[in-house]
Amino acid sequence: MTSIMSIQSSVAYGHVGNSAATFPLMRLGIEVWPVLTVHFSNHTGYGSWRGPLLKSSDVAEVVSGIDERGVLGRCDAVLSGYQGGEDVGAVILDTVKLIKERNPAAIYCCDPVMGDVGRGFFVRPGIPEFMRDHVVPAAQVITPNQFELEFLTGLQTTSVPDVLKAADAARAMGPETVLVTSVVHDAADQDTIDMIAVTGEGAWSVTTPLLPQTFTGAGDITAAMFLAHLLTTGDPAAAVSRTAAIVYGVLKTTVESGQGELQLVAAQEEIAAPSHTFEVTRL
Ligand code: PXL
Repeated sequence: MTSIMSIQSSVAYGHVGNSAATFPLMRLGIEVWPVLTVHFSNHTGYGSWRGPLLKSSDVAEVVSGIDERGVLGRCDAVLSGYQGGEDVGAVILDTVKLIKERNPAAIYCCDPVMGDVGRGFFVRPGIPEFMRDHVVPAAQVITPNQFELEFLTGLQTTSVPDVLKAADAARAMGPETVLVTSVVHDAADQDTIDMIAVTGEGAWSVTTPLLPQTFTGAGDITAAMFLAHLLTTGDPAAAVSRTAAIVYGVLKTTVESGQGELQLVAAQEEIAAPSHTFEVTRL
């Protein structure tokens, strides 16, 4: 059974962070070990929220407790997203190191959550720099959106060649695989959005229709689905195509529901067996 330790935020209402990643991973048949970095009422995009940021020492305690069960050798990957406190990054790095000691084949997938095109940075000061300088270099897979890719590399991306150049610059920082989400470029149709996966073997893109709504948590489910399919297929082209199909299915269901939060439960069949498939183009 594929097992993923997912170190992310949790919200009681709605779906971001672990609350966007856990159920879809389970629906795919993956064993998930959610480790929480915050326990908020709702995501921060509402402008107000309540509930604690977990202390980094509490996050470390939860990981130690799992280690005491003797099971970390069965962990195939660590997935991290929204960090909460600025010192949680160091705990994530220690956890990745420990899991790799217990299972040298384990990989680390970092979703470098820090901001988005319309919203700017939405994490605490210091996190973007720590992510760039310490966390991303320790990851085998990263899943930045275009805004995050530009911050990580210091490169502007307006065309597909720009995105490929920036993804290669990100790969030069350490990760073997870069999935760039929510790519908008100058040669695209206005009503589409791309996802581009870049590895040492090549680059692949998938284009999906742009939906008339913005979604918080879409990046979180995207990272989880890409990691899951990369682990189970070993094929980045298949993983990006399946991920795009699942995310499109979930977002379309959400638009049709008239709700603001991702409709993960209503769209669960789209996670297991997406109704749309999208062609992958080798770049
Ligand atoms: O989707 C990223 C995310 C994760 N976790 C929390 C958030 C957000 C974005 O707003 O608020 C708590």
